Parts: sequence; structure tokens; C-alpha cells
Amino acid sequence: LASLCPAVTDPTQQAFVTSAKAVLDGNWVTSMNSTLPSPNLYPHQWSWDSAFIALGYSHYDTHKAIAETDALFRAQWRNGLLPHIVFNPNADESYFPGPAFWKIHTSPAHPLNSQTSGIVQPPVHAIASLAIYNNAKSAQQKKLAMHHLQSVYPKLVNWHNYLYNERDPLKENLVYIRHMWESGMDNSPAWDDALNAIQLTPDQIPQYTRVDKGKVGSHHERPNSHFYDRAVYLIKVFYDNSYDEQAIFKSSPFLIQDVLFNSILARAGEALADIAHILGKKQAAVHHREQSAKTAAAISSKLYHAEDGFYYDYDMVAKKLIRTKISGGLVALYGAKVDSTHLNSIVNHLYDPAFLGPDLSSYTIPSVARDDPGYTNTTYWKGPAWININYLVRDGLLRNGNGNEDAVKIAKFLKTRSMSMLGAAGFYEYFNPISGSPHGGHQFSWSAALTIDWMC
Ligand code: 2M8
Repeated sequence: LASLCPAVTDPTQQAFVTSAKAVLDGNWVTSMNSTLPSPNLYPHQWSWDSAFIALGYSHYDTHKAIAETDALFRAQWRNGLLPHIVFNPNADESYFPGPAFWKIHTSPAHPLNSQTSGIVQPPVHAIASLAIYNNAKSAQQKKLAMHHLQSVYPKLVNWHNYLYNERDPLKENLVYIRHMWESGMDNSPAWDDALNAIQLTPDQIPQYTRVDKGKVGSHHERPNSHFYDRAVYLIKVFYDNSYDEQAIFKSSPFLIQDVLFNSILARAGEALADIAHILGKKQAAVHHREQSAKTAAAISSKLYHAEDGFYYDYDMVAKKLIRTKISGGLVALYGAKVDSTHLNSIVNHLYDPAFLGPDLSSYTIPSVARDDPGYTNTTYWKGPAWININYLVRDGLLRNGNGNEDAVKIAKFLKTRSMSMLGAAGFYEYFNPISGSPHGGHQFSWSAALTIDWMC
């Protein structure tokens, strides 16, 4: 175990990083070899949470970072699908939808030794595995990390191949999500039209009982039943089609090419290329880099709306861009390498009062523009600020912001503000973007893990 964050010497900052580590320690479940997103709300392993968590561990505990990643990939489906939840067999009843609801045995590709969901989440994993290697300090840690790259590389390739082969039927280099939970931004207003278009009679909705509502400050902070009815209905569409992607593509009423998901995929493709390079697989590295560049280019061509100067999701069922400004659109910068016009338009949006305001006076980035009719201060992905979004947008601004003083200034602001907000409020799940007040689950792992990644 490396000493935690040798670069941080200020005692107050050291205490802050130590408290972030305590959150991860508290959420570690030895029997699963993985970390819960939050002890009160999420009793299983979540896919993109795990990748963010591994980024945090990579700075001081290579072993745990690898264990976390391995636990997730042990549950990978035989067709490459990396499930969004790996269920903890000791916590069956405490989360809905639990393992039985997904009926994953209807798929010939389901994993044999794990209970999982049947959907995915944004593919941050190659980025985390590369960080495990890059952040390993001692010779012994580097050796462990090298073994990790060797063993995880083919699994990462299967994961990305699954996305490109199964989720991009029109060969546009953009993959689709087929459930709101796949976006990671569950009840974003961006899905409202698509969800309202799903007309259901009561007998079409599988019977279900939620268990989340009593676990947060106010149940209004969680998604409503209109959302959950459609969330469970879509799961039925999947198992009724035996999780066959071609059949799902033909019959699913929810198919969306999401900016955040594809942007992370593009960036993860670069990480995969770097991993292949480290492993001496030169040809493969070239292939991964080309694939990543194609996705990045497709984001900028198909998902950018020139008049609005914003990146939007594309609804493949309604066949149109969803012109709702969500913070996921700003994450385009994380994966795509954008030209100065596109960068300036994103910087202008960040300076708009609907996001941060001209003097960066808003507390932090709302998940939905504040002038959107679907915006609220405290309801989950309908307005509140999230640390992972601040993290991804900041990184995207720095990556594209060469020579653009405003981009660098906003990037700096996002880190300072995120750290002061977490310092004042604690490692919560999400925050009121105007006041910084904390909401949702407490001791939230990715808020802690990304703090460690930022500080160390
Ligand atoms: C939230 O999503 C889950 C469903 O996957 C839920 O609402 O029950 C989202 O914030 C998602 O991005 C996150 O991965 C998950 C666990 O933190 O919680």
C-alpha cells in the first residue's frame, strides 16, 4: 500500500484526502472484492462507479484497484456485454430491480457464475485500467499493474467489440443506449419525449415494488413512477427478446445515441490503444486509435447542432436530435478533439447563466440547463450537480483548451469549486447546483474516489 498522496503536504488537504479514503474503505465489501457506490442506496457493484472508484484506488492501492476491476469483469457476459450491476448475493432484497427481475437466463450469453443486470453503463473501464498502470509507483506495483493489463486487455477488447458490433447496427461509429440507466443520467429530462411516447396499459407493466424512496431526504429527489413504469417495461422488452440485440433494435421504443456515452467510448478507445501499445501490440493499437477517432468525429458531425452551438443526443426512434441542454452534452469535450468554434460555443454555454454564469457565480454545473422547463434544484439528474460530470468536463476543457484562457479558467474553477463543495458538504451523491447543499446518498464512493484522483 503506497502512502496516501505524497504530493499533498498541507495538513488540511491531507485530512480531506484521508476522509475520502475512509469513504472507500467503509464501502468496500470483502466478500465481493468490490466497493458499493453508497451504503444506504446501492448495495451492489455498479459498472461505471467501479471504474471511477478504481481511479481513486490507483493512487494508493494498486491491489484493490485491480480487485475492483476484476470483480466487475468476472461478471462479463460471453458476448462481451459488461453489466451495469453485479449483484451482491447477500443483498438480494434491498435494491429494486434485483437479480430475478432481469431474467438474464433468457440470453444464451449470460454469465454462468454471476447474477447481473442486462444493461450496460458508460465504458470508463479502459481509462481506469490504464490509470492503474500509470499511477503504479513502486516496481512491485508496476509488475502487478502490468499483469493486470495483460489479463484485462482481451476483456476490454470484447467489451468495446460488443458495443461496436451490437450497438451500432447502422455502422455510424456511434453506439446506442437502450435504457435510461445505461446513460448513467437516469431521469434526465433529455429522455422525457422518448418516454412520453411509450404509451402503456397497466397490464403491459410487469409488477414491481420500489425500495429506494424511503432512503433519501425526500422521495421527490428520486425518479417518479411514470419513469419507473417505463424503466421496468423496457427490461421486459429485453428479456422477451432474449437479450438479442438485433431483435431489440427492431422493437425497442427507446434507442438513443448519447453524447456522454460515446464521448467516454472514444476516450476509452484511446486508452485501449495505449494499453495495446504498452503490451507491444502495435497493430491493435493502431486499430483502437482509428476506431476512437471515428467515434470522436461522428460525435462532432452527427451530434453537434451548429445553430445552438451544443452537443445533443440523437433519438433513433423519433429520428431527431433531442434539443435539451444537459451537462452530458458538455462531456463531448472529454472524448472528441474539437475545433475552436465548437470549443468556444461550449465555453459560451458555460458562461451562460443557465450553466455557470458570466462570472462563474453559479455554484457548479447543473445536470440540466437552468432555463430548461424540466430543470429542478434537487431531483437527481434533473438539475443537481454531480462530481463525475465536473470531473469529465474539466478534463475535456483542459484537453481541448490549449491557448484558450477561458477554457483553462473554467477548468480551474471546476476543480476548486468541487473540492470546496465536498469539503463543506461531505462526499454526497449530488448537490443543489445553486446553493451547493448535499442530496441523495451519503458517503458516495465516486465523489470520494474522484477527489483522490484530483488531489493526488
Ligand atoms: C444511479 O442509477 C441507479 C440505476 O443504475 C439507480 O438510480 O438506482 C445513477 O446515478 C447511476 O449513474 C449510478 O451509476 C448508480 C449508482 O451510483 O445510481
